[in-house]
Amino acid sequence: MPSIDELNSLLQEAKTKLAAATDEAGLRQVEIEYLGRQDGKLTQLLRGLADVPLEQRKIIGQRANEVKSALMAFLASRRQALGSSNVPLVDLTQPGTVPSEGHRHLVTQAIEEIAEIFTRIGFQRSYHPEVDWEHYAFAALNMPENHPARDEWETFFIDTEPLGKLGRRVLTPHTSNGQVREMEQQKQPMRMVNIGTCYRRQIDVSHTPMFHQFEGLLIDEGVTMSNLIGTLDYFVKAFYGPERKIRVRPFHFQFTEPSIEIDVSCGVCHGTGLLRQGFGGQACRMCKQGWVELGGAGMVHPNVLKAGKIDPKKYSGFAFGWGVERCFLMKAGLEIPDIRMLYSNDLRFLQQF
Ligand code: FA5
Repeated sequence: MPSIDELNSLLQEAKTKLAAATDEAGLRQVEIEYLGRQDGKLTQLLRGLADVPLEQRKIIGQRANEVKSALMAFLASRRQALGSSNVPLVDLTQPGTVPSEGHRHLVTQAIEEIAEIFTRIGFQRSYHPEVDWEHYAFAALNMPENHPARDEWETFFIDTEPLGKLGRRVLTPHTSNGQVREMEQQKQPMRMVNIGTCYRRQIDVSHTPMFHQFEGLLIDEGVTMSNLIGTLDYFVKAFYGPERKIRVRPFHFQFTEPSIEIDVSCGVCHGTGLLRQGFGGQACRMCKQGWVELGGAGMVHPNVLKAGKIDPKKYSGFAFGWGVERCFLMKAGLEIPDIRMLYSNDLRFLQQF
């Protein structure tokens, strides 16, 4: 059973020890010995308070509180006297810790660079849905119902049956869905660049199921194929530098006539078709004999202009749709041998750029 005398002598004993302590470690030891929450001597003494008759308990409890406060005040004054404190000292002369800095993802960096190049020559950035109706993704683009790209194996459909006259909803397999949407909104002449996410059932060294395209669309009076090739040439020189080689091949798209595809000399194998020694000297898997397809382009088909309520007798235009990731991988000096590395989320890879 605790008593007033016991409390007084405990206070005296603790004060003597605190007065004798010469550093923070010594003070801390006495603090734990008397005030420790589990086994401190004062704590232990107070545990016996329950057995004290009620009238005495009040008096002893009050004294216990006074002893505790006195001990803590004395401890604080000793800490001050010894120049120590519970708070760790901060050495202001130490160099600070620099927080690690992140950066934008490589694909975001590429998108910003591409947008900047096209806005320089008057194209306006526009945004269109990434889940869209079959109508905008295919039908309005002159793609008949039996076109292979409308097959379930290539495109991710949301609905199994058409929901109305615009058809089913799809995850856009290309940014060309923005063409007729833009025509419906804008007055002529117009120049848009629509950069968006696309989805296809494909995966290998040069394909990912989710990727990005940038879609250019220019409509005006008297637009020609040479305007198209001049614009693409401007982009390639701005993005890759003036020395890089590109080639233009005739191609077929339902929504452009005539249509072309554009290839760039492969940035992984430097156009040789062979990987360098460090990578095993084997055939480059990214390209076809030194060339990589960047995307398609052509003169907007009159049926597409009509779908966008534009008179094809008055207006003509060109369109192009290229892959952002592919274009980025072909930058000189990157030598990234597999497009999937961009989405592996491996910081050891991403931090190199
Ligand atoms: C198209 O998507 C057409 N809409 C392009 C177009 C627009 C033509 C306007 C004419 C006028 P294509 O399926 O070839 O075309 O894809 C274009 C580019 O997207 C490819 O050259 C490639 O760079 C990129 N691409 C296509 N599929 C993938 C994929 N799975 N992963 C990464 N990039 C891809």
